[in-house]
Amino acid sequence: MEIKVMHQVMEWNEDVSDAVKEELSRHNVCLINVLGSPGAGKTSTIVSLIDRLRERYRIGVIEGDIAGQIDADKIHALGLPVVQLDTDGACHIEAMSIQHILTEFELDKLDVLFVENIGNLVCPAEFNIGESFRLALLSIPEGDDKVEKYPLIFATSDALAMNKYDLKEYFGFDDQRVERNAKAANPDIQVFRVSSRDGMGLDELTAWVSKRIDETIAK
Ligand SMILES: Nc1nc2c(ncn2[C@@H]2O[C@H](COP(=O)(O)OP(=O)(O)OP(=O)(O)O)[C@@H](O)[C@H]2O)c(=O)[nH]1
Ligand SMILES: [Mg+2]
Repeated sequence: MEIKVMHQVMEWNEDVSDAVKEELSRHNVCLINVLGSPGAGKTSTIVSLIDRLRERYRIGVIEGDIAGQIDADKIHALGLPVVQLDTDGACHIEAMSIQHILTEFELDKLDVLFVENIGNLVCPAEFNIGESFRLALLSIPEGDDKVEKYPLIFATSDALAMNKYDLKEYFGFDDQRVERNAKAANPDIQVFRVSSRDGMGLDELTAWVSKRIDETIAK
């Protein structure tokens, strides 16, 4: 009985997700769903990508958080349109919230909308939010076994960025293990090694993100 109810909720989320996709496509906006654990570096990486992409694209951000608006304040300080989505304790964002929030943006004045999902390797993976693509972050201090323990998020993401690569030597982190398991879960996943602290790998990640944006908004 419980499983049946969950299935219905998911189907309904899928319908709304498709509607969000259509709305974004009408306005030629690429939505990037950024996923990862609390503190993996989602906000830092989004800020780094914004620095490198803002000359070329008009960017907005939706900051998902269980409480507070610390991350939204950081984006606001960059002078970009940002909306805070407070989930009141829920561990993921649903498509209906995005559908509602889209009305707060002037979509014809945007090319890219980043969504920072709730810090969590589990539930956000289960809910499509109308994204054009998913970028998952795994930071070095979390450990190199996380793809095996939380496969869905990596199986459903288009790219994986191993962040905090500047800390690799302190954690005995086996990046090959992560890459091997990520590709076993998802043969098409693009894997990057980055540091939002010292900038390592961010040009490569930016080039890939930019290519995906161009493919989306050219359609
Ligand atoms: N050493 C190092 N620290 C980093 C890097 N990226 C982020 N940090 C630090 O890690 C901490 C968490 O980064 P955030 O960007 O806030 O992480 P987040 O995933 O947005 O966190 P939540 O929104 O709370 O889930 C901050 O203190 C960052 O300065 C990195 O590449 N290397
Ligand atoms: Mg954050």
